[in-house]
Amino acid sequence: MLFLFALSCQALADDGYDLWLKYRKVDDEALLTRYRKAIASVIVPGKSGTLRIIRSELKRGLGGLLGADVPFRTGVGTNGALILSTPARSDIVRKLKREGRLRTLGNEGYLITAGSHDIIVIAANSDVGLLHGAFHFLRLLQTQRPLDSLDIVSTPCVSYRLLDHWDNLDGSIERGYAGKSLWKWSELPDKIDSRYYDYARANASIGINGSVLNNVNADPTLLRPEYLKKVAALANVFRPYGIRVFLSVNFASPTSGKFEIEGNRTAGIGKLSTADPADPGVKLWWKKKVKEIYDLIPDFGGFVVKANSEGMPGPQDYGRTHADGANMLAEALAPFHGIVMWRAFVYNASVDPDRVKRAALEFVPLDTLFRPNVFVQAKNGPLDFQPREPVQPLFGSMTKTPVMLEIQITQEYLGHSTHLVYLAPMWREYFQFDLYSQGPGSTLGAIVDGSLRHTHQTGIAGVANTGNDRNWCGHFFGQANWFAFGCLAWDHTLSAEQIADDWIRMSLTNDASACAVISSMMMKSWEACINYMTPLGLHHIMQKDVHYDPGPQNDSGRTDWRSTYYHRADSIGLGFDRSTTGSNAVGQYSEPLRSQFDNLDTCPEKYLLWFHHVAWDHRMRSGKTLWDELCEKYYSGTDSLRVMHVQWLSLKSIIDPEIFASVEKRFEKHMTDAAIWRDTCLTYFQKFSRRPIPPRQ
Ligand code: BDP
Repeated sequence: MLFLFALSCQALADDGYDLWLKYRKVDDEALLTRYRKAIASVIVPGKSGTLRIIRSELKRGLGGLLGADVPFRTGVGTNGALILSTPARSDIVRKLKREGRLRTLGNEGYLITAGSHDIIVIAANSDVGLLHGAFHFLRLLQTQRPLDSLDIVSTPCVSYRLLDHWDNLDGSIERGYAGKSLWKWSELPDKIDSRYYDYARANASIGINGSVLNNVNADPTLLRPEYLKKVAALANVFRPYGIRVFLSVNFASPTSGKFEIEGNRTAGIGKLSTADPADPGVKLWWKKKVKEIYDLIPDFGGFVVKANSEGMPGPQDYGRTHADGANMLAEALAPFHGIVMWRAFVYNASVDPDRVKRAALEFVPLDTLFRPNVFVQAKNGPLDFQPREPVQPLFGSMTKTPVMLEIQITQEYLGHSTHLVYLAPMWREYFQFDLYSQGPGSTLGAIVDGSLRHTHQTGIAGVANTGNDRNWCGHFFGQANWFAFGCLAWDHTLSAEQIADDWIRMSLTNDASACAVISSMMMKSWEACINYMTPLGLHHIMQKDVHYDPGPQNDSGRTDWRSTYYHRADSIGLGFDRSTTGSNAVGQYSEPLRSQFDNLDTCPEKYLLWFHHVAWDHRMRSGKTLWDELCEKYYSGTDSLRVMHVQWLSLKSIIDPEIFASVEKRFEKHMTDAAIWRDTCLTYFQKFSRRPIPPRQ
């Protein structure tokens, strides 16, 4: 009896493994009847690995959502059929092609349209396009949208939509907070973990089309022949899902002997005495290595390189430039259509005393020098994935080189997998940030998606928050960030609310009032986090190394890792003077941004202490002094969190008990730690301001 009870509880409990692909039966009877009528049978003509995946996904999805198996037929359907096809396999889709309806779809897009005789057609130019269309169609049912007069055309806004895994070969993940790496290197290539398929499926469902398997602090061991076979095994799993593999490479790989990487001795691969990009032997070494990779993985995507940054080797070790290094690799990859994503995360202290200026100072002068298959990949902000930053000005200044945007899904500086922080509002703020580099409308979104430059060489990479925790992301709400990343890489104009609403309906509930409550929690979570960590443009005041707790007092070690270097608190005020009379970082932005940021009265207050050293008694727009406003911000952050918590508690009867309990447990620590952030920072800054914390109304 007890055993049966345990079993039924298990059946009820949701451990989060199925992400947003739960396919629970539609709970609105009237809608269910309409859906069943509209999808009386399914036709997916043809044979391919991808088509098999589509059939199995539709069987699973429709079976779950409609609560009954839907028959698959081979012939042209009659009433109530769903047809998925490319033009080669169906008259109906050939006709759509003749009418020009597939012209804009490219290789990955799709069309979902209501045909005659109550037929729904999902059409695409490729099987992968159909797979994306199938997931979109299932999403319509999962979110209980009407199927009448469907006419959806969807194509991705950028070509490369990549998850970057900072996974090490020993299974650890740099800045990973959801367990160990998904890749079981010791078992590969012979044993293929079923989770690899689920990973690929989840990514395909949100349009991600590439996976960089390893840490940017790259271990050359991965280029050894036995490891490349393991990489090839993963590539074989991912391929039918439309996902290609990429690798981070260590620039010094061709050199012989052992490498020391972050204290770990690992086997080197090359036997050369130099990795100088101008050396013919080095060029040849890379050409051979690249050929070896493509022999195993014909659709291999390319390399990510972190060079001359945080101790990683690079071309500057040999007196060469970043362009020299990137071009050497690009030349090796070009015959196979591979790309180089050369990271601009550099901050060499000899370049400029202000860290945030260094990447642009090093890279902008190289703008015309890169080969066509090189992307310069830059983080969204000029510093380092802080809770809020202005956009990296390099995006506006490098007009000749394709620039790839790197954002961080894993919450390195935003509370790891303990804090509930929905990141889509942050990413939307970045995409909408107008750099004015080519006049008004030069938004980061328009730069990254190529519309300003008329190029298709476009991409967005997200540092993954996945690991082998049962629920993939540690915090259940971390799944929303993975989901949102995929959605925005496909279409950065989607609103954060829209994405949250879809995710909630697919992952938690379709109950309208519960959806509204959860969405409201999510939508305020990022601003709350900024406020209790680094309001008004503060940045980089966390403790060293772990990057979780507050550390405004941190004043030791490398200058540009010290908190005091960034906040500059003194008896006069707070903040880093980057105005024209300070470090002149404002000078890296185009007008009118430059003047706007430069002037204390026009600088948006959310960036105030990023660009200015501001007196404690400075009058803010609210009429309060800076000190009082700072206190208000810190307290409003923790207040919002309390409201979010009460909202969560109100959902207890609606949310699956296991998910409810896991989120609730993290909430308790989240609230405690947010209060620690507030109190540590205010107590520390108060030593300088020598003013009381105003009483709260
Ligand atoms: C910093 C991380 C570090 C990464 C580095 C990078 O703390 O672990 O290696 O960025 O992006 O944010 O290269």
